Amino acid sequence: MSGKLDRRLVALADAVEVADGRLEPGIVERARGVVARAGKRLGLGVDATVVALAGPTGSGKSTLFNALAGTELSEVSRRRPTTATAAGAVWGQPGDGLLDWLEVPRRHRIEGADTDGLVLLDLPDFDSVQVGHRLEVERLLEMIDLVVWVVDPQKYADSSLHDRYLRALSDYEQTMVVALNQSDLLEPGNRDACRADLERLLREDGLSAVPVLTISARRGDGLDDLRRVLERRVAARSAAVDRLAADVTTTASVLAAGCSDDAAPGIGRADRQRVVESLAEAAGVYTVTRAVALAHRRRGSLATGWPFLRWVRRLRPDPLRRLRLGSRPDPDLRTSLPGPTALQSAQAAAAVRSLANGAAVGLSAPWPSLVRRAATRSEDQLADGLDRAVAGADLDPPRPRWWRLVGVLQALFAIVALAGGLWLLVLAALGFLHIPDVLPLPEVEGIPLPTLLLGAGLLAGMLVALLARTFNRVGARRRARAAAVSMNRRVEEVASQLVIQPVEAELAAHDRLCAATRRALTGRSGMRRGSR
Ligand SMILES: Nc1nc2c(ncn2[C@@H]2O[C@H](COP(=O)(O)OP(=O)(O)O)[C@@H](O)[C@H]2O)c(=O)[nH]1
Ligand SMILES: [Mg+2]
Repeated sequence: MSGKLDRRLVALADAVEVADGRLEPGIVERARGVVARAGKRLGLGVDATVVALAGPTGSGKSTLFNALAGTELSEVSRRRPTTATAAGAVWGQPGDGLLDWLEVPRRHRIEGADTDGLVLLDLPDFDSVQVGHRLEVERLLEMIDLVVWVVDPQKYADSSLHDRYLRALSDYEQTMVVALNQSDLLEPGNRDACRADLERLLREDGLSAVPVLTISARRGDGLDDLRRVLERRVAARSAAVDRLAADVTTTASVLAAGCSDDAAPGIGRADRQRVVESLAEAAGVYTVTRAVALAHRRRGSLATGWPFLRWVRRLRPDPLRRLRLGSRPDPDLRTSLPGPTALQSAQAAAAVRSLANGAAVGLSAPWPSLVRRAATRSEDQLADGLDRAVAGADLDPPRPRWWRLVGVLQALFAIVALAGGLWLLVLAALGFLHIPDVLPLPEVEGIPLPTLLLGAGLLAGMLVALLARTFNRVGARRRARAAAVSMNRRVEEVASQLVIQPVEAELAAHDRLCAATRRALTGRSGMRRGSR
């Protein structure tokens, strides 16, 4: 019996842990209180049964208490308000631990009785004009195992009793008894009518299974019946467990308010892709991809281009350096990327929101908003994370080795062309000065050698430059593609860490909370519908 309650309490504690920070703080606090109180109560032993006499002012609680205890421990009084604290009577063995925990200072011990294990409390009036009395009643009603509602023919229908207490206690049918006191004041015919009316009201409160006893505390009518009911409950030693079980049921139902049978669909593949794409766009992946291609072509033509035109290339800055990207990947360095445009930011935010909404479809409040909150919780880290993702990507692989070879070749061609040009200049100068040819002018196939050197050097350099340019274009495309892949992978990691995982964690929290409340409600682990 209490093994099952233990399991249910463990489940409830698990549910509280998940609910913390997610469901309303008041609800979570109350649930935490139930778990703590149950632990305390079970620790004090379930063999004792704590019964409280509760009711409105003057219904006869104290008179009934004295009658049952056979002492005048509790003050019976027409003068109101009466005492602020409860009085306790203990039958037989229960120790002081229970009354210490209940914080009941006025105690009376009844030795050698049959109802061994009964702890009876006379509570202050729940409708007292003194707020302190009412609070004390409410504090104790949360702790006791069984309550005997003592009502009288004048006040049994009061809304303060039904609206404030009984209607909210439909999970607690097992843990209450109603005593219609002062029945000696009623004519025998009215007595049954009054009792029938009381039973009707209880049915309307959802408490049709609660036993109703007609008694007179002053004259002793019906007290034996009441004693027998109490003795039976005490002997069963189950009142404490029943009450705690009712607590667990009520609390778990409240925590499970947002649980439905349908499992959430989880994150859709298309939604995830849209988030990654919009984040990649916002991160400037496309800008950087273009810069990688341009930078490769610029560097390629500086290394392999026609030496006589390289200065043109040098006029424009290196597109990667300008963005403070490339060379060594440095994830700690901020790039000089311009940052997302308003449109890009809005699109990324919309993609994240729609992913969250899609993932929470079918969940009841508050879960859709919790999932949205999880998806956007790290929003302010997103810009930084994306910038690091781009900065840390491998954007600048080593230069192709053939560049050096072609570079040397271009230098040779340039030297040849320059040598030819210089030679021709010398010849021209000599001619200008009318100095007769001192040197023979070698010819190849009828073309003077310096002309050939100049022409061939220039032509070869140009041809090689054109060829290298074609290769560099292809290389630039390949490098741009590789850079995009590297950046996209890193953007995906950022998306996963800051958006996808938090959403998945929230969905897992939903599943865990709902499974835990189900266990808390049934005591069984129960099959999970849909798994993630
Ligand atoms: N006629 C009648 N009077 C009762 C009965 N029980 C209590 N009273 C009286 O009702 C008044 C209030 O009783 P008390 O026990 O102090 O009520 P409490 O406020 O509920 O504790 C006292 O004058 C009691 O004598 C009963 O069964 N019949
Ligand atoms: Mg009293």
